[in-house]
Amino acid sequence: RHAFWETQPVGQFRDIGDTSFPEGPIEPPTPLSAVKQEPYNLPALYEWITCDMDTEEMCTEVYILLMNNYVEDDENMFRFNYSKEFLQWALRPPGYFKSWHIGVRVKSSKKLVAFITGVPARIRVHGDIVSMAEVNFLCVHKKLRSKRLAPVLIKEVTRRIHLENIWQAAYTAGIVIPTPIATCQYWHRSLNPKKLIDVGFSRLGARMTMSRTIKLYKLPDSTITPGFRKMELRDVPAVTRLIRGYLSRFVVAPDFDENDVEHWILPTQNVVDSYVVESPEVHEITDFCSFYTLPSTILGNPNYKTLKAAYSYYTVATKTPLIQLMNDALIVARREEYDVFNALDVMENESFLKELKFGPGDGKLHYYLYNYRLRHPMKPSELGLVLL
Ligand code: MYA
Ligand code: JJ1
Repeated sequence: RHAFWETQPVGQFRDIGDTSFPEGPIEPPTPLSAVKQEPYNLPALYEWITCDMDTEEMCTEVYILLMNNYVEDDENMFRFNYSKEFLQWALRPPGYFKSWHIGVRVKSSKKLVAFITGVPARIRVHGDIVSMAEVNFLCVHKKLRSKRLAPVLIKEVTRRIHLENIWQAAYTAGIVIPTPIATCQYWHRSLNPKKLIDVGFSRLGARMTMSRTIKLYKLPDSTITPGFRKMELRDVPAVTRLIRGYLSRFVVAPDFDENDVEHWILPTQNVVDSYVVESPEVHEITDFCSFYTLPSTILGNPNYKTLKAAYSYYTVATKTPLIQLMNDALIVARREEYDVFNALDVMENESFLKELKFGPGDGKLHYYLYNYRLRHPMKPSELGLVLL
C-alpha cells in the first residue's frame, strides 16, 4: 500500500491502538559519522542544488515552481500562491540551515523541477521539548509526477537534517499517509461573499439571495476592543509570555522564545499580521491575535486571478473574550481587502468558528511526526501547532 512510508520510522496503520509501544522516538539517533555523506541518487538527467533563498533570482525560481505546481483543492479550482516575501520569511527563521532548502534541476536546461525544505523548531510533545525540523514545500513539477521522485526528496532532506544532529520532524499534508497524529478541518469565513461565489469558492445558500448573503457577512468598519492595535517590536517580551503560557496547555506545541516570536509573530508586510490588546488603564498586553497571508491562484476564471486569503495563526485571549478578539481580526482582514479568513479547528478555535459565521470547507489537514510515536492520536483541540 505505502511502499515508501512502510520503510520509514513513522507510526504504521497496523500498530494503531497498540499500547505496548512506548511514547517517544521510534529509532535512536546514530553517530553522525554513520550518516550517509553523499546525496541520494537522482535519475541521471537531474541534479541536486542547495537553494540560496537570500538571492532574488533563487526566490523567483522557487516562487514560479510553486506558483505553477504546488497544492490545489480537490477540484483543481485553486492553487496556493505563496509570495516570495512569504517564502523568505518561512524559510529563514532563527537558526535555519541553508542546506535544508533543496532543489532539483534538469542538468541540461537548469530548470528547477522539484523542491523540499526543512526549518528547525523546538516542539514540545507532552512534557518533552524535542529538536525537530518542520518539513514543507514538497513539490514535484506536474510533468514529473508519479515517478517516485518524492521519496528521494524526502530521504535527502532527512539525510541533511540528520547531518545537523536532528532526528525528528513535524509536517502536514492534505493526504492520509502513515499515520496522522491529528486530523483537522479547514473552516472559512467569507469576507467578500460576492467574489467567493463568482469564482466558485462558495455557493449561494439555499433560500439565499446575493444581497441577503452580503448582509449576512457584513462587518463593521472599525474594531471594537479598546486598545486593539498592531503589534510592535516592543511587544515581543509580553507576547512571548502570553504565547508560552497559552501553548503550555496543548499536547503538541512549539516552544517559542523571544527570538522566535520576533521572527514568527511580529508583523511582516503582506506576510504575517499581528494585533495586541493593550489595556488602556495599565498599558499591559493582555491578548493578541495573528494571521498570515496566503493567496491562491484562481484557475481558469476570466474575471479574477487571485483569491486573497488570511489564515488564522496564533491567538491568545486572557482578558478580551476570544470571540470578540477574533471578530476584530475579521474586521481588520476585511478592511485590508482579504476575500476570506480561514482557520483550522486547532487549539480553542472551535469555540468561535460557528458564532463568527465560519463554515466547514471541503479540505482536511493531517498532522504528522517523523520518528516520534504518540500513544494516542490527538483531538484537533489538543494541538497547539500551526504550520505554514
Ligand atoms: S505537504 C504538500 C505536498 N505538496 C503538494 O501536494 C504539491 C502538489 N503535489 C506534488 O508536488 C506531488 O504530488 C508530490 C508527490 C511532490 C506531493 N507528503 O514521487 P511520487 C508519497 C508525504 O511518485 P508524486 C508538504 O509539503 C506517497 O504517499 N509523502 O509522487 C509536507 C508515495 O509514497 P507511498 C507524500 O505525486 C511534506 C510517494 O510519495 C506526499 O509525483 C512532508 C509517491 O511519490 C506528501 N504530501 O509527488 C514530507 N505526497 O508509496 C515528509 C505523496 O509510501 C517529511 N507522498 O505511499 C518527512 C520528514 C522528513 C525529515 C525527517 C528528519 C528527521
Ligand atoms: O479552500 C478549500 N476549500 C474551499 C474551496 C472549495 C472549492 C472546490 N473544491 C471551500 N469552500 C467553501 C467555503 C464556504 C464559505 C461559506 C461557509 C461554508 C464554506 O471549502 C480547501 C479547504 O477547505 N482547501 C484545499 O483543499 C487546499 C488544500 C488543503 C490541504 C493542504 C495541504 C497543505 C500542505 C501543507 O504543507
